[in-house]
Amino acid sequence: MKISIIIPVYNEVNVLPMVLDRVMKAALPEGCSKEIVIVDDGSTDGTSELLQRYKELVVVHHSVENFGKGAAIRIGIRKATGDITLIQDGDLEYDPNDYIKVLQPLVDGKATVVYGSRFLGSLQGMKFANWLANKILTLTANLLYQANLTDEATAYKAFRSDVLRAMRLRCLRFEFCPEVTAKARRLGHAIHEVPIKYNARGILEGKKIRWQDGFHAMWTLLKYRFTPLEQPGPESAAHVAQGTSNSA
Ligand SMILES: Nc1nc2c(ncn2[C@@H]2O[C@H](COP(=O)(O)OP(=O)(O)O)[C@@H](O)[C@H]2O)c(=O)[nH]1
Ligand SMILES: [Mg+2]
Repeated sequence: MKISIIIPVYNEVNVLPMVLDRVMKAALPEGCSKEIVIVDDGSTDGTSELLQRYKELVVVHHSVENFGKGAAIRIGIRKATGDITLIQDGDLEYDPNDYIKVLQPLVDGKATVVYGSRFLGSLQGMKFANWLANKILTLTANLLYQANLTDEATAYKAFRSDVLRAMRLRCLRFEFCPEVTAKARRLGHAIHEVPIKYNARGILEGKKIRWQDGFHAMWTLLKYRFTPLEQPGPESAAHVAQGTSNSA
């Protein structure tokens, strides 16, 4: 089976070489191969130039303008060719050594959607405000979507690729997480969780998510609970046309 690892990056020049090194070396479940798809979203700190060095090893897409993590992931999904798709942030908060744990239930056909839970695993350095926001979002998702999650907003989310493609995604920024949680549940998928390790970074180390994104996430959970599900269709976002990449 082929695993597509989508990495959205924006101004991550300092940590990206280490992240890519870890991602490239990370072990996968037996019999799996790896495809790495990086979506650079108008970085201005040298990330785009740095990625030139990797273009023989990975698929790279450069957007001209910055649209946000969600828009970047949507581009990544269009480029990915794997049977299974995993989202990997371009920072060191999550540990690629957890890939086997996250992917095995999908490879074995025991799950269609798997989240790596920081709350079932280990958490280091998370600020109280972020901890609280995570708890509130998880509780809200569980109530609205009859789920039993411990970590709705985790970045380690993996999907059978056809399941992900069956969702019409609209996210631009950090509302990718609540949107896929909502749509996976509304399409009838159980979300399987496995414990993972997490080591939080701060704003000074490049963290971009802000408290406003927590409210936006909450709104997104509410909105998709009560609006009709859209059919998947051609992406309408103009940003896709503006990008350049080394793959078709
Ligand atoms: N492509 C793209 N990636 C982004 C953007 N904002 C954040 N990211 C990436 O999304 C990942 C998560 O960002 P981070 O600030 O650590 O938020 P958190 O991990 O969700 O708390 C990192 O790899 C960022 O580089 C964006 O505007 N565009
Ligand atoms: Mg992060």
